[in-house]
Amino acid sequence: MKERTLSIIKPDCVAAKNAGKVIDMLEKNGFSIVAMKKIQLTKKQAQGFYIVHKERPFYDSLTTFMSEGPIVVMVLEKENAIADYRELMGATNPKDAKEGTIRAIFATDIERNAVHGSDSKESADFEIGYFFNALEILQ
Ligand code: FUP
Repeated sequence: MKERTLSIIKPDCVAAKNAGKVIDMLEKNGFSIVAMKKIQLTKKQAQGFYIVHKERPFYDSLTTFMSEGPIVVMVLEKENAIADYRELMGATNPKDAKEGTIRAIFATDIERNAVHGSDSKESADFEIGYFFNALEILQ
């Protein structure tokens, strides 16, 4: 069955003008773009998105980074999209990311790590709803 996941091209990757290359990798790996927009989050909006991490030591720094510049947010669709996109992104820390993954190619460090992807069906539902309304993802 087709599945949807939320992808974010983070401020570091957009600022480096690598968004197009990431989108190309997504399409070459079989993902369809259901919806897409470029926006800049406020600190509060970044905090709301990463609410599950609110007790973590990196929460403040992470949400400052996520609001420092524009991001590209996409709903992606494919069979097994959630797990397959996690695989294509690579490990959170680019030092551990497999060769050829998005983070191995474009990430700087564990915080400025180029992209985000939902880690479960529950997160995907929350994250897609955080950025897109029902009409925008109706297909
Ligand atoms: P991931 O799902 O791979 O994005 O990783 P996590 O959900 O564990 O972490 C979310 C984001 O928090 C990461 F993308 C980057 C940031 N982070 C840090 O800045 N420092 C850490 O030690 C762990 C995560």
